[in-house]
Amino acid sequence: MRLRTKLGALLVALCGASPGLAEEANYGANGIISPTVAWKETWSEVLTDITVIGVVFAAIAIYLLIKYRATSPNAVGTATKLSLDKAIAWALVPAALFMADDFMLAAKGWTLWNIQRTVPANALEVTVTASQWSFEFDYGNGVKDDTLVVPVGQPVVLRLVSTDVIHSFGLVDYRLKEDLVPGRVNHLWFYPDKPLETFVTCMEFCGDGHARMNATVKAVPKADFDAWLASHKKKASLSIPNTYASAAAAPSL
Ligand SMILES: [Cu+2]
Repeated sequence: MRLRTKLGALLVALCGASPGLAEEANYGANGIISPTVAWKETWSEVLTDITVIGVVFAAIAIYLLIKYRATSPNAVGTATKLSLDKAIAWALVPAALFMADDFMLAAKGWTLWNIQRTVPANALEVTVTASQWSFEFDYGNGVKDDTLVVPVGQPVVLRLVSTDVIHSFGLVDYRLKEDLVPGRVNHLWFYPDKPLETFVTCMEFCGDGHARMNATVKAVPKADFDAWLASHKKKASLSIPNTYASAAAAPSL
């Protein structure tokens, strides 16, 4: 499989079908390269490589098996023994070519990692708190909810914390996952480029209720998001306990 991957990627590279991630990834309206798109491009290239090399190797193997098959039960091969130099060359030259493809994929992985770790400046920030067995989303303005609602066309950065054990924030449709670890603040960012209702699921076994630790994630048009945020802000302000509200309203002496 490893050899196949290498040769397949090499063939794709030789055919000129492997431009860099920067050229492949779609740019959003704000010139943003989405980590989701970059992941999909890289993964699709790996699958292409595997497929191409699988077909090429299978075809060559079948051809050789038929061409040099034994024609009688006592047939003996006639190939001459390779010299040491030739044996080494046959091993090293293909290995070097295949390694070139490995390095190319590694370089793409590095680019991808940098894209994923560099949060755009205008990102909407939401704090995600995981606890057995739910996620809570805090928008930092008094709005907290168990559904993650985000506007289409704006990057979103999530600050990930946990109150108890290690959880993992698995945003499947956006091809992203990051752990939530007690005592640390991790981060993850994504770019919702179109309206989508999907889910996040915990991807680290965290106790009895792990399997039901999910939440809805909605990417909605900006106007809908603003309306949603405003209505939740209003609700949050109305839900101040009566004792505080009356104390605040009481005339000062
Ligand atoms: Cu969990």
